[in-house]
Amino acid sequence: MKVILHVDMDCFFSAVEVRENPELKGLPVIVGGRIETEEEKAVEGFDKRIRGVVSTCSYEARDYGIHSGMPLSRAHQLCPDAKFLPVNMPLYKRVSREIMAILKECADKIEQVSIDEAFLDVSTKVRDWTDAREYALRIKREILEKEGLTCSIGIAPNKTIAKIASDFVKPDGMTVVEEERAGDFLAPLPVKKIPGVGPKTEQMLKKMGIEQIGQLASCDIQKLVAKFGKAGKRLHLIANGMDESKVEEEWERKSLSRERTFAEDTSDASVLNNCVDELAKEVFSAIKREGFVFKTVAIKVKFDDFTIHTRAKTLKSFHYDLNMLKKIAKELMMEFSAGKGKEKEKKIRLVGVRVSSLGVVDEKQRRIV
Ligand code: TTP
Ligand code: MG
Repeated sequence: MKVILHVDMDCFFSAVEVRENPELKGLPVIVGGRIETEEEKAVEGFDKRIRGVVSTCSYEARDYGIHSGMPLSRAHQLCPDAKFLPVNMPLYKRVSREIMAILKECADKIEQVSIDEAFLDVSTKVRDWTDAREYALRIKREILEKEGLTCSIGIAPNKTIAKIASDFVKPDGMTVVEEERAGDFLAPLPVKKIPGVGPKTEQMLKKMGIEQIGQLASCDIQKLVAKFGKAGKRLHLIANGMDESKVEEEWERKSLSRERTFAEDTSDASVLNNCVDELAKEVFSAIKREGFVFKTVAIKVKFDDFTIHTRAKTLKSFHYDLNMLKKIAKELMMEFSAGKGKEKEKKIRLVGVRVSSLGVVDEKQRRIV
């Protein structure tokens, strides 16, 4: 039996702030904006995307209609008395690392998908769904005891259903979707609950008369393929409760990466090149901050049919050079943007740049350790 958990922390940044300042408990707390460092200023466009919007807010603030991505000025209009706090990323990263370490101990395999969420394959740890529920409860209890934070967990036979389930009851929720009941669970949900279905796809489906996952499940697959290509097949499978993707510790631990999903899928070489350039800059800025040097550069490409390809190059020695990083990343990207063979017809949905085989520069001795 396959049992996958999706663990997602509740209003993560804001919950950490409340934990650090208990007098904020029960209040509308809004985390957003950030204190600009010299290093960030140097990376063009980096802070501008982040500054000035709500990163997240407490559930009390959500009652006022405030949400992630909203301009801080609008949040202020909606709730002038809320507590506004700047983003303290190093703190959240530290807490995230501690949480991931707890989760790692609980799973056969773990795949961290963002700062506050992870998939866990716990198939060998539990006997049945009742057992799985108990197991997830223990995880929730451990995170609460050790970190003073709540999370929501989805328990299901595959990753997609687990992810949808973790969002079903929030905050401090837990939702079990047994394999036999997956269809009943998914059917009444709006299609936008499927990861990857954004406003555009939602609109297109609506025009086809499809608003709920159940309608998607019973729709003729050929119609979906005609409209969305391979992504249509994926949608149909997911709506029918099927998802074969594995929980994978894809990016090795000693690595640093940045990735971006395009607002619109693209095969435009100059757009792809610019994106790789920008991601390389961000990666470099991060390794600089942490004092790393690199030997391996890799890129990751997700196509519009959700297939993922990676290409990597390992150098003979450690490097610490932005231009070198950009050059290699772009060379690796060329293979996709030049569009060879089958890949030529596909558009690209996401690009990632990663450095690995990292060394640490010992500041005092100026050597690599
Ligand atoms: P989420 O898990 O999407 O949101 P959340 O944990 O704040 O709230 P929920 O209880 O609904 O899970 O994102 C995790 C963190 O990522 C969030 O605390 C702040 C950050 N974030 C942003 O900075 N900008 C964004 O637009 C979003 C969605 C999240
Ligand atoms: Mg969360």
